[in-house]
Amino acid sequence: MTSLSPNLPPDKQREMLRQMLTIRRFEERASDDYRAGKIYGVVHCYIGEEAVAVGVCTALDPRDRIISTHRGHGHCIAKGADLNRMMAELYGRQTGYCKGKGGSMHIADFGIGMLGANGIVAGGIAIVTGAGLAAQMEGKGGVAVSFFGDGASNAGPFHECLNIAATWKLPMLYVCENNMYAAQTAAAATHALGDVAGRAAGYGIPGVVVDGNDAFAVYQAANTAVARARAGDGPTLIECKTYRWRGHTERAGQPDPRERAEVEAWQRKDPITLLERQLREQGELDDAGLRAMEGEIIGALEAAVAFAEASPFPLPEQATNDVFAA
Ligand SMILES: Cc1ncc(C[n+]2csc(CCOP(=O)(O)OP(=O)(O)O)c2C)c(N)n1
Ligand SMILES: [Mg+2]
Repeated sequence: MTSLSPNLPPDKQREMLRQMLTIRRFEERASDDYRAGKIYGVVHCYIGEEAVAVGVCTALDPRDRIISTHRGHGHCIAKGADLNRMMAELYGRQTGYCKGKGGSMHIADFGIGMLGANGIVAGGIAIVTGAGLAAQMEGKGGVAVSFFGDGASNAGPFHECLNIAATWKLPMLYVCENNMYAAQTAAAATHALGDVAGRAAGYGIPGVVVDGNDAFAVYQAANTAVARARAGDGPTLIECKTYRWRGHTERAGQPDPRERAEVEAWQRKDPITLLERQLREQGELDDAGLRAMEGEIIGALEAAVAFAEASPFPLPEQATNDVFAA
């Protein structure tokens, strides 16, 4: 089952594919470089979930703000973050988004409305609900989007924020990336309700379930929610059913309780293959176009790695600059 093509011009639709491929290739490279000891800290990959970030962000414009999670590369790229500065941050260099001191889980770019990745599960939900209040007070029609996992939907901030956002009719999208696991714990072991979206009813707002591997379906759900938010009608909870292909983090040797057959079944539902097929069926993509797109992406990533490797590490005397606690 694939969604119908959305009412988007062909170049926008190809741009969705380009962003999804960029996320995937960025993370494949980041994973390799992490394992090679060139990237520090922790890296959580979004591979398999690319349609969520790209589908939602395609429905946004520059005045809109988003917040991310510990699994944040996809949201950054979909909102337009600079690959050089992202890669330099992963490499721990001065030219990175956090001057090399934050790493994968702290990339933020206020200039593009990306308020930050966040290592605290559910922490971002409260921050971006504040951005929703700010957008309402600014009165320029901006919306705020919270991306979070199924695990985060069990935490207090989720419930408190949905309640206040619904009550104040904040212009918000709450986008649950339900990949069926919180680290090593299956969702079924932590909540009794099959669909996280069902919780919306408890707060008096719409809750929709969408195929999170279908970028067009995600876009359409987001577009409807954005229109509602811009009209002053309040928030929507969108639950995107998806799956991460890799372990919880890229750290070697961590347990992964998932059955191989389950992982492979989801890999056969690859969101990138699906979008490629949809574009080909519409005559908007051919082999040459895809090869050119892949070539540009690989070139941009090679340049980003070269930029990172050529950049200096922070100096010891800068250790206490730009940090809140040291
Ligand atoms: C407040 C808090 N509790 C626990 C952790 C450890 N932790 C990191 S990621 C994670 C699982 C999050 O699962 P989910 O929200 O479903 O996101 P996913 O990793 O599946 O994208 C946990 C428990 C944390 N970082 N912060
Ligand atoms: Mg999860």
